[in-house]
Amino acid sequence: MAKLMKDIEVPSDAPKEILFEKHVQFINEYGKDEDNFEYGMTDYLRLSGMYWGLTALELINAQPSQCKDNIIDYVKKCQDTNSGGISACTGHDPHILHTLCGIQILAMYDRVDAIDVEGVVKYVKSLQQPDGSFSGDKWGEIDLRFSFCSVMTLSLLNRLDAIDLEKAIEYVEKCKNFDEGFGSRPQSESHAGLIFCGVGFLSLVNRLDIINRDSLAWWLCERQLPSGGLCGRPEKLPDVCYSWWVLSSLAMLGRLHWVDGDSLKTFILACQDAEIGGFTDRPGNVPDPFHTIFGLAALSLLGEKHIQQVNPTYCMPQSVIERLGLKPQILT
Ligand code: GRG
Ligand code: ZN
Repeated sequence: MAKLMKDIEVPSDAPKEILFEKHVQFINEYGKDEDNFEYGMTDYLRLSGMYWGLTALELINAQPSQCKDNIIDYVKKCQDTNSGGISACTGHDPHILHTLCGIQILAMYDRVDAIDVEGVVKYVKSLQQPDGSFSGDKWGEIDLRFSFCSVMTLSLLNRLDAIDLEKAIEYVEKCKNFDEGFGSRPQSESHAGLIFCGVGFLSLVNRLDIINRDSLAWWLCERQLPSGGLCGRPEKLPDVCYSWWVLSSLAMLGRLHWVDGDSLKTFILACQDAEIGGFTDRPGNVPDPFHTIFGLAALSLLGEKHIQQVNPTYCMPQSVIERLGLKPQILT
């Protein structure tokens, strides 16, 4: 007898509608209290948290409680005047993950002019290695995530010409496995989060032809479990964030319809916290801004009509991507 796969059961009393007002409240309250223990423990996520929360609010047509000028000012304060990179919060070292989040926030508010753009371009350029890969910061960790974040940052600034793009593509191709999935480095196990980075990178540089799309789409749709939720690799539990990593990859590959949207929606809705708002990874757990943006963005890809259309490559509102004149490759 085949071994049963890991899964959860969706509780019958779990939410079945989108709790819009609760989510606005949750995001605007999150991390407001600077004396809070959690606030102090999450400073390394400050700018990412801002990108997750602000994008989530934008997608549900709500306003942040913080004034936009303060937000822009904060990103500005996180830019390191020497390297040009942006850090997670003031006083930290710059990193490509936070540089991208800073640029995404500024691009969303049409304010990239507020920082030293040439400094950011110089920083991204400094991270590229001779084999085409990118390190995350000056300390040298290499990961496919950093190739994706570097290229997305430059694409939002219209400065893809600043790096050796051919070498960058060559390296990403080396991270592709026999199953058409991507791992964090060459020879690393395929993982849905890294597949999003690989597919997203190739969508940004218009080279999705490198992927055998149906083989990869098959691997991706096999991540759907009987509960409707998606997991990140075989034999793992479902988690709301994979609704984004898997679904957005399928959307870029033109195979979104290969998952069962109705049962996935039921799973995502069941991951809302009915009391304080926000989304959790699995029903009954504690909500956070990371799972909240990816829950809402996945519902947008599923065609939820009260959520703004999200772009599957940038995870930003489609209206922003169009205003910037960006055209990532999306297969039909
Ligand atoms: C969203 C535009 C945009 C950019 C982000 C940093 C990045 C670019 C993407 C990260 C993709 C990634 C690696 C996501 C996976 C996150 C996650 C849930 C990791 C845990 O992995 P496992 O396999 O955990 O250890 P599970 O719980 O699935 O077993
Ligand atoms: Zn998760």
